[in-house]
Amino acid sequence: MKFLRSLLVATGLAAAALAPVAANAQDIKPRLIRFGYGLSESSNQGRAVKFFVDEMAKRSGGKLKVKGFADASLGSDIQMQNALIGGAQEMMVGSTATLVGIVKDFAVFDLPFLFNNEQEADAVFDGPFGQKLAAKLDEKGLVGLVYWENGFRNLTNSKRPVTKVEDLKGIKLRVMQNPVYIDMFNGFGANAVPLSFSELFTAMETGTVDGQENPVTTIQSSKFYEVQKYLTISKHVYSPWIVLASKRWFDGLSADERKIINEAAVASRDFERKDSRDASKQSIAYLKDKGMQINELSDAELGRMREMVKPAMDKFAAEGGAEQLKDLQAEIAKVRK
Ligand code: TK8
Repeated sequence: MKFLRSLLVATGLAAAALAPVAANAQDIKPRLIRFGYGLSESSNQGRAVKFFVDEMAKRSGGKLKVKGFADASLGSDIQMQNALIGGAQEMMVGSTATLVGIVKDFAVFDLPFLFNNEQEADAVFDGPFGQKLAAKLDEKGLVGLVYWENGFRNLTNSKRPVTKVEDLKGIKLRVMQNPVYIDMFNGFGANAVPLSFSELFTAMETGTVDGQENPVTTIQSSKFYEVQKYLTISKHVYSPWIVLASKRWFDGLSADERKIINEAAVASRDFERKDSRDASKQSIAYLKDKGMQINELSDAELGRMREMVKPAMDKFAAEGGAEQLKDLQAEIAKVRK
């Protein structure tokens, strides 16, 4: 008995001595990290935030506590970006498209029909091009940690099936607050209405807008099928999310803390992309089941759309984006080989 007890004490001590050693030897302070995002807790975005929360706890011996705030409860993408810059919030994930007011060059990712598939996108975002763009956030008070997948964007609306571009005529279509999107959809003949994502559901419900465009995972998790009848698989833009930290806050952390955040962010990226891709495979059947009428666009029609967006592409190039676009296209060509 005595032996057993001392054995228990000894193993207990050994375990206690071993387990926290890794975290203790490092310079980590107990911290609460507010992490805001726009989608629901049950979305692909929410699942990946949860993964990041757990990963941070694991890697810091429970000291770095991340709290996720879903449904834009800390504000829209743009409001959160500003809160990070001011140091009032620590972290967020959101669309790169809404960052163009801070770093204009991000607009290059909003141009349509650039990527053929997710693998090309991963290589470009994780490679030198994506990293160079993310680094431009530094001097603006933001740290761009990793890119997550939002996904290929598709059109929904409450008016009619869109099988050809002309069907968009007169449709009030919500777009992200971004000039490339506004030009693109006005070019297709729709009436582009820039709105934050957090206002979108109500805008569709009340008829302020007739439609919107987002990946199928978001159409599912945000329950857009409740207010949208028609879904057109157009895949017009591949859209990334970017995980951001407040630079003011991040610079005050120890090297160990920053390392944990960087590594947990990379782990969350790999989790999120796989999870989103798995989920998106189920989404079409789910949305059909919810009563959405779904159609694809013919190659000929997609070809016409490519022609019709040329003026928007030219405008982007003429307004200082030419170099960016050339570099990005070169990078994609490299990846394709
Ligand atoms: C969520 C948004 C969303 C984006 C949009 O906050 O606004 O349509 O696709 O994912 O960032």
